[in-house]
Amino acid sequence: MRRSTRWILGILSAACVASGAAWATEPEGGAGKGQGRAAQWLESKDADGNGEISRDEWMTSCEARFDKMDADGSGGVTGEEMKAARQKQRQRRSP
Ligand SMILES: [Ca+2]
Repeated sequence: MRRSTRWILGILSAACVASGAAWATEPEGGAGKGQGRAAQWLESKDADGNGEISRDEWMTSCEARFDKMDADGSGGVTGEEMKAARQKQRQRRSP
């Protein structure tokens, strides 16, 4: 595995962890604009609906995120693809 690929995979792994940490730090019951986001996030990752996210469900979610970023389907994510994915995410979040 090339050094740049390992570096990118490290960032992607951190992004998956960060997305989970974001909901975990949300105040009880949510707050303002973010109200209910934690519950929605959990529900979106809990594929079997048992109320918890298994390792497989977590990894499936991370792999889906990776596949979305890999715009050309090459099996790798370039810096440009990551940048484009980030811009798309920002556009979705902006009012
Ligand atoms: Ca589950």
